[in-house]
Amino acid sequence: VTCALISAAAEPPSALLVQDAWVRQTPGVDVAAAYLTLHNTGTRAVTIVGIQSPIARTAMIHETKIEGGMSRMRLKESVRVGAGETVKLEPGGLHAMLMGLTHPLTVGESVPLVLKLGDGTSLQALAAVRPL
Ligand SMILES: [Cu+2]
Repeated sequence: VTCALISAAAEPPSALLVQDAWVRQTPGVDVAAAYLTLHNTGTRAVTIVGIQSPIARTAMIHETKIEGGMSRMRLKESVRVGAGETVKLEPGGLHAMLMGLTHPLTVGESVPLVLKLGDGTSLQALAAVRPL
């Protein structure tokens, strides 16, 4: 019983669910965009402050905005998901940018993603590579 209690306390279940994670297939190794849906099942807001992947030298969250008829990407320092809310990273909006890939991504491959949360914990997800 003691062991079960300790293990439950050491690893509280995350209130943030990562759903439908996918990465656009890439011809090269410069850059790939990753998309996913975040759903906060908890009673407190969760903030994502960064993203990493073992297959990318650097990764960050970007926001695409249309400015003066031009589509521009800006670094998004943090993404807040309120209690009970769903936030989508999807084409044309928020996305994760993976840069300096270790290899070209092929369809069917699974790409590990690590979301860094504001409370210092992290959340892992697997993103499926989809065709262009
Ligand atoms: Cu981008």
